Formats: sequence, C-alpha cells, structure tokens
Amino acid sequence: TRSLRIAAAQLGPIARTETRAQVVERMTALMRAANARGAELVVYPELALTTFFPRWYIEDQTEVDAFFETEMPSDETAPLFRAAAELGVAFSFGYAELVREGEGRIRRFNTSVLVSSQGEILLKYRKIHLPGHRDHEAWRPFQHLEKRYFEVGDLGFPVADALGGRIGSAICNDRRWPETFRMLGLQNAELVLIGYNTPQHYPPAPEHDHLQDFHNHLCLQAGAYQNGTWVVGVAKAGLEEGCELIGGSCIIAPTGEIVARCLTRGDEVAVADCDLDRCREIQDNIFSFEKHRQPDQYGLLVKP
Ligand code: CDT
Repeated sequence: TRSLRIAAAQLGPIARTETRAQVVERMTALMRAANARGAELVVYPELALTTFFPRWYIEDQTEVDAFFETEMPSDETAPLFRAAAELGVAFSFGYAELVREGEGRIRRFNTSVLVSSQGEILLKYRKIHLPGHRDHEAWRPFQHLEKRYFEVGDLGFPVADALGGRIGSAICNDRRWPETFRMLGLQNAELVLIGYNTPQHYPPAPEHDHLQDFHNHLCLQAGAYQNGTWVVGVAKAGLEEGCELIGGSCIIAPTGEIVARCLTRGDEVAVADCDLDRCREIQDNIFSFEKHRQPDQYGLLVKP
C-alpha cells in the first residue's frame, strides 16, 4: 500500500478585520492538531488567509489589492511554513495572488499551492471556473464578484508527482464541473485537493438553499468515483460577515465513499489514511479509461 495520512483542516469564519497573522496562527494550531494525529498532509480552504472578500463590491482597487499576496511565503505566512518544517508535514492552501508582470501589467488569480514540509512549492493551480458576476448587483444581499476580481487561471489543470502519489488541485466552483475532475483523471491523478467558500444562500435560485450541502458532496463524491481518485474537500465555514458558509469538509475514497468529515462549522480537523493504491480498484475496472472510454464520441465536449 501507499498510504498517506491526510487532514482536512476546515476554517471557521474569518472577520474582515482579522489580520493575516491571526489567521496563520489558527492555521498553525490546526496543523499541530493534525500532526498530533499523525497527518502527513494538511489541506486548508480556498482564500484561506482572509475573509471571502468577493462578497463586497469595492471600488477602490488599492483596498481590493490589500486582500492579495504578492509573494509566497510572505512575512505573515512564514510561521506556517516554519511549523510545517518543524513538524515535517506538507500542506496546501488557497490565497489571492497578485502578479506584477513587465510594463506595469498586474494580474490577479484565485490560487492554491501544495507545499512540501521543506517549503518547496510542489504544485500551483489558478482557479479556472470563476463563478458569480462582474458588476455590482444591488438586488443581492451579498455579492459574488470573482469574475471582477480574478482572471481565469492560466496554468491549466496541472498534476504533480509528489508525496508518493500523483496530486492535482481544484478550487471551489471547479468541483461542480465534471470536466475539472476528468482533466485530472486523464492525467491519472490519485488525489485531488479542493478548498471552497460556499454560501448557504444562493441568491439567483434560493429554492436550492437547502441543497447546498447535498450538492457539495454530490460533486465531490462523483468526481472521486468517476475518476477513481481520492478527494479532499475543505470548507471555510460558518457565519462570516453576515454570510453563512456551508461546512461539510471531508475526505472521499476512490469508491466515492466519505471516510472522514468535519461536523462543525468552525476550525476543525478530519483525518483519514488514504491508500493511493486503492485508486486501482476503480481505475483498472469500471472506469478503466483505456478499456471503456469512447473519446471519438465526445466531440461536443470541447466545442466552445
Ligand atoms: N467560491 C466559490 O466558487 N463559490 C461558489 C458559490 C456559488 S456560485 C456564486 C461555489 O460554487 O461553491
């Protein structure tokens, strides 16, 4: 077996006034709790370092940019990297990434990284499916302005051979798209790390509010099963600046079964032993792409 002990490190709400240093302290406490339970990899949510700022329409770009990181590690995140080195654990987390290119061009992405215990970036992913809208929509009780604040990721769906397996990432809304999982599945991913911030209330279709937890697990479990991969889904949860976010962070086996999950909407760790060899149970059988997939029949899937 190739067993990796993984922790889903769910974060409760982060206030707008909370500093990076305060959040990193919470993340470090979760890392220590996970390590005490033997975890070798700790997975944190999307945009883990700040409150989920796309809920606000902010006109002043300087104010928006204060939510972004220009370097990683930064002085403020360094304590997390130091704890990982001390404990010998790898970790993955999401953050808003600001990149300065030539001639004053600035690009902004919703990014996640997988980091080795030694601080090496093993995998970087920039979110491709950006949900929500671009302009202020006054009718909404809160905004979802990811299309305004971020560009579509430009790194594709990369995988990394790391920690004894093949690992991919996706971010929040990506998990609702089977194409995300299939892009990773076609590269033989054995573990997919996914952070999310999902409001309980979906303003465009409030009749689905009671289904948010169901749809979360439905997508994560289907993605795992249909590609024979482990999936770790990690929430930022709870009542954040008046907006309730679902929890339900979990670790899912390649069979689609949830093997560990968080029960609260606060800071909490769920741990499971993930035998990466179990991917073969699915990848060699029911979803052996080589034996059973019919790509010649799927032309519509890649037409714009
Ligand atoms: N962060 C993120 O992608 N959240 C979306 C919310 C619903 S779309 C406005 C999600 O898919 O969970």
